[in-house]
Amino acid sequence: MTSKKINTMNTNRLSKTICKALNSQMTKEAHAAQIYLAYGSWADANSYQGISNFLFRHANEERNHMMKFLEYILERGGTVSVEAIPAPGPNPTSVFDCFKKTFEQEVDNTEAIYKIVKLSFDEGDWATWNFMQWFVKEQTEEETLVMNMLDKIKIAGGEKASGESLYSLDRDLASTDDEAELARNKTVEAP
Ligand code: OFO
Repeated sequence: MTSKKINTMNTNRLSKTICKALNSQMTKEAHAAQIYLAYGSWADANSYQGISNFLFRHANEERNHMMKFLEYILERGGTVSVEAIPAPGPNPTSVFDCFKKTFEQEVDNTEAIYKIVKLSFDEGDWATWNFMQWFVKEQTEEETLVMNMLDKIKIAGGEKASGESLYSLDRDLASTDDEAELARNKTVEAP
């Protein structure tokens, strides 16, 4: 191949549509990080240090997700466009509300991830389809994790949870694992 041909060769392996979707998902992950930062600050200000710690750790996870999208776009020869991150919205009104809103935000993110999976499937962009599978699994974990928290708060009384039960929940959350165990990893020996 002549050097002229090499210079004019298109090395972008992402379609316009996929590149745009990946960029907007990158911003969405940054937005999720801002939400967790805001809720973590709210929890700390309300003396829930364990919940706050959990949410701050999660904010970092969302930043890592953002970087995964950024690096993938670059790796495939696409153009990264870093845009403004929308504000996180109002603070939660209670611990129950905090996890309810967190769950809704995770479901919203899962839906956005599924759209990119579908787009890549429709285009036959198997590299992107394969890349997105990590996020499909991650979202299942995140939804399960938050669902488990919501269940615990519901058992403790939901909106009416007593100070005592919130105190033990807060203490447990300080050391809770950031990842939920998925049903697909269960066996008869270890249900
Ligand atoms: Fe990025 O996983 Fe939550 O939102």
